[in-house]
Amino acid sequence: MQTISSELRRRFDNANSVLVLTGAGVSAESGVPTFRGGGNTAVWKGMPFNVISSARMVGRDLPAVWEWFDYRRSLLGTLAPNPAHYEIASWQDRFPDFTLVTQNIDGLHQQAGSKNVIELHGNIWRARCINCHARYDISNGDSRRSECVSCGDRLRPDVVLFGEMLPPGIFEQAADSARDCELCFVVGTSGIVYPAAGLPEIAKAAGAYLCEVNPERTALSGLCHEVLTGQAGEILPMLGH
Ligand code: BV8
Repeated sequence: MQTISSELRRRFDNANSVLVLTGAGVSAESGVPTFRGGGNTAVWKGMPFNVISSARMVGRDLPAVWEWFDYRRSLLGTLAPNPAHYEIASWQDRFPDFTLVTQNIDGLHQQAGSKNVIELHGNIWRARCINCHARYDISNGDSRRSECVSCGDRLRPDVVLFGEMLPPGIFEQAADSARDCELCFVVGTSGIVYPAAGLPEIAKAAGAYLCEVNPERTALSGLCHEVLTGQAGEILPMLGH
C-alpha cells in the first residue's frame, strides 16, 4: 500500500498555496473512460480521439463531431464524482490559496463542489456559436439546440479541440498560479497534451514541490519530487485525513 512520506506530510500540513492539475484519470473511478491507459488510445468509429476531437473535423463534418460528444454526454449523464473529486473539493477550504486546473470537460469537479475550476479544455455541457461565440448550457438533457438564437449560425461543442488555442487568458491564469504555488499535485494525467503538460514544469521552475498521483509512470513522473503510485480515489483521501 502506498504511504505518504514525512516530507510530503509536512509540506501538506503547512502549505498556503497549492495547485492541483487533473486529467482523465481522476474521473476513471467514476466510470469515465480515459483516453490512453493500458497502452490503448480511445477510438471513435475508427478515428483516434485526437482526430475526431480536432478543429479540422469541425470544418469537415460537424455532425460527426456532435455525435461523438452527444455519445460522451449520454455516458457522463449517468456518472457521479468519486472520492478523488470530493477530496480535492475539500482542499479549497483547507488551503488559503488553492487552484484547481483541469483538462477534463466532464464537469465532475464542479459536481463535487469545487468552485472557480480552471477548465483548460472547455466543458462538454456547453455549446457555442461558430460565428458569434454565444454560449449555451446543454446540460438539461433535452434535445440539444443546433442554431444560434442571436445570429442563426451553427453551434459546436464548447470544448478546445486539437489544433485550437485555449480560451484567451485561461492558460496564463493557470501559469500564474503555478508560479506562486508551494505544492503542485499532478493527478491522473499522462502529461502528453500541451500546453497543459507544461504547467508542472512552470511550478517546479518556480520552486514548488511536485507530487504525482497515478497508477502508472507518465511523461511527468521524472519531473516530480514524489510519485504516489495508485488510484486517486484511494490515495488523495490519505492526504486529507
Ligand atoms: C494548441 C477536449 C496552439 C476535447 C482535449 C507541443 C508538443 C507537441 C504537440 C503540441 C505541442 N503544442 C501543441 C501541440 C499540439 C497538441 C498536443 O498537445 N498534441 C499531443 C497529442 C502531442 N495540443 C493542442 O492542439 C492544443 N492546442 O496547442 O493550440 C496550437 C494550435 C495549432 C498548432 C500548434 C499549436 C489543444 C489541446 C487540447 C485538446 N483537447 N480535450 C475532448 O475531450 O475530446 S485534450 C484531451 O486529451 C484531454 O482534455 C486531455 O488533455 C488529453 C488526455 O490526456 P489525460 O487527461 O492525461 O488522459 P489520458 O487518458 O492520456 O491519461 C490518463 C492517465 O490517468 C494515465 O496516466 C493513467 O495511468 C491515469 N489513471 C488511470 N486511472 C487512474 C489514473 N490516475 C489516477 N487515478 C486513477 N484511478
